Amino acid sequence: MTVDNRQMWAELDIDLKQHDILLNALGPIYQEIYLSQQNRPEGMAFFDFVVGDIHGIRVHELRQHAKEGGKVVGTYCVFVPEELCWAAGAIPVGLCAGTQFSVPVAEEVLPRNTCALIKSSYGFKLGRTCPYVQASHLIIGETTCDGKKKMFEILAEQHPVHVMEVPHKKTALSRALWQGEVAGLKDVIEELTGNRITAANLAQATKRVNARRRALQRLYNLRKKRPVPISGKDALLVSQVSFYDDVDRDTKQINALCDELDKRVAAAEGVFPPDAPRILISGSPMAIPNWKLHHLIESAGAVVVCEESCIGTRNFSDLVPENGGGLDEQLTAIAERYMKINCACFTPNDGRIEDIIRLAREYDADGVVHYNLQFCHTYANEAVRVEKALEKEGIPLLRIETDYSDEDAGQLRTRIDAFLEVIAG
Ligand code: BJ8
Repeated sequence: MTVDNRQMWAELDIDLKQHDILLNALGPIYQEIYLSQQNRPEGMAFFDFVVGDIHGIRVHELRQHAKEGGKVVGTYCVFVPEELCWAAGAIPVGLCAGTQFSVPVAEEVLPRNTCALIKSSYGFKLGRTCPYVQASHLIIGETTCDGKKKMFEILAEQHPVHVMEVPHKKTALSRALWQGEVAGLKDVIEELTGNRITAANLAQATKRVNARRRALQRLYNLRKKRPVPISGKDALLVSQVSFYDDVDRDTKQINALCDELDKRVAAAEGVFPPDAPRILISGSPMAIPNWKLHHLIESAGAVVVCEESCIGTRNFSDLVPENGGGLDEQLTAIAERYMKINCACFTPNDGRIEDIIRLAREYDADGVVHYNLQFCHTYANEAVRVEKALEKEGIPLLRIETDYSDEDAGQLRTRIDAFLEVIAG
């Protein structure tokens, strides 16, 4: 921890005492979950470095950007079109919080029976322990679920917030509403930054964001191989880091990692034995440092080969067309691309069920673990239909509902072991 960092955190009005506790806890957890893995790709060194300095260099970059007149935009959902931020010279950062650390402080205000992701997000603001939140000039919220929607009203008392209305159906009427929201966001970002979003800078931003999506697609395609060349934990980390690192640097590092994984695949070198049970995880997003389920599954001898999740395939599967066109045409293309995301906030949401079945086949998964954050009603209720559909397809399913605490780790371990036995037949 450099003196420089402490001064920056103080300038950001961080609660230094609580923040020290948070960072001091992260090191040993990372050591136990990540650095203890065997035969990791060398390309993971970059991502280890990013986590090791999680509130350091990147925050300095954001601060430098702000000192030069640039803006930082915090987001909580993959529905917020980051292309608009980059186009206007702003830097978007994913704020989604994945730690139990910030939950108790949030529970002093929010109802306890709120999902951990919402409590953790709000707790970071209330407790002043996240420099990314503090460095954001504007936070973009959305109306995906009721808990988030109402949390943003409370958050708005402490921080500038703009909420996008995400419709809950994919009809022509809903699409028109969403296009209006995307056009409205353009105006908001232009006002925030003082910069015009043009056909030229938007086309360029789209290319940059698509390049990272392609790199992530490449990484996930490599996970389809047997033996799998990278652990699920490491791949999850790469997905998580992509939410706040610089888009161009991140793309380069993911591609460098994939070059190495290509060689591993050619040499049939894996991190798990070729016959290790292969698991697809589907459900709520796992924001950094939520590594709980992957760690439990991989400690039990299975390997996570894919995440049907917003910190996973929903974030990169669809590209925005790069055929240019005028500004309106591009905004429409962006709106259409984001409407393809199959979040459980939509009804009906058959596309997600089709995705799970398709991904289970493509990744040669032996079973699916449906991951549901406690008190998330959309994913919990959708799991009923997911279960029926997978049963029909003969794909084994384990439904897990949990939060960020470790209290249920023993119970989950037992259920995962039993599930792996079922898979083994
Ligand atoms: S597009 S999944 S990132 S909303 S887990 S806060 S839904 S109660 S996170 Fe999400 Fe966007 Fe959808 Fe993806 Fe609410 Fe459920 Fe909590 Fe959730």
